[in-house]
Amino acid sequence: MVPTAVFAPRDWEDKTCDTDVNECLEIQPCQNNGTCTNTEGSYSCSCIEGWQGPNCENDQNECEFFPCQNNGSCVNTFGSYLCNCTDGWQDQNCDTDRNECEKLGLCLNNGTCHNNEGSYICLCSDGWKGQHCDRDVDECNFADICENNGTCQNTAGSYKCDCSEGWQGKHCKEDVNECENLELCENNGTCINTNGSYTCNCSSGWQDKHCQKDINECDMFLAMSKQWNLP
Ligand SMILES: [Ca+2]
Ligand SMILES: [Ca+2]
Ligand SMILES: [Ca+2]
Ligand SMILES: [Ca+2]
Repeated sequence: MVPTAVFAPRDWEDKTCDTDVNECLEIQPCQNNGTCTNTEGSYSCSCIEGWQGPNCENDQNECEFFPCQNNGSCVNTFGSYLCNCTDGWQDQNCDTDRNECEKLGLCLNNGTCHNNEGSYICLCSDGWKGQHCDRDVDECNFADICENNGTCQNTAGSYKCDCSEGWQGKHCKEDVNECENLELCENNGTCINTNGSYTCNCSSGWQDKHCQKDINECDMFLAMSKQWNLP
């Protein structure tokens, strides 16, 4: 008589072969944590996820079912699988948004981070642009940002207007009231402020921009005499 191998399934034992063998106890045939159920004349294995075959001995290729979402790439492994997620997604199947805004300092220069499904955006504060608000806006490229012939100077995150004489303010839009300087028009001249400038109305006997120049009435009289041919 050939001795029965210990790990070979014996479906029936005893002389008349009418007694069932409980393979689940004798040979524990289900591999990889499969659950064994004894049956009359045989047994069955119910496999845990990731395994297949009569004895749960074969790896299941989960990648055939495309488990990785959002363009993640699937790698089959023994008893399981891995997803390599694209940026912005996480978890086993890449189906959970990653909140990038949890990382502080992602948006630079006081930009605010707004999370969204699969990505995020930075809302930049004035003067900055770019995905992470790391690029200066060159405001001097905007036409006439400095008015009244002011000169624009770009700076990191901002800009400066150098105003031409007579104008002031961030954009050189405001008139300088030169008449606030009470000594501007000399010799009792009256100052009249104008947009971007001023004029001095001189009192009699004085002339020039600031009434600083004495009128030589004698010369005037001479000139008039010549014009009218007076003696
Ligand atoms: Ca697998
Ligand atoms: Ca996100
Ligand atoms: Ca700038
Ligand atoms: Ca003025």
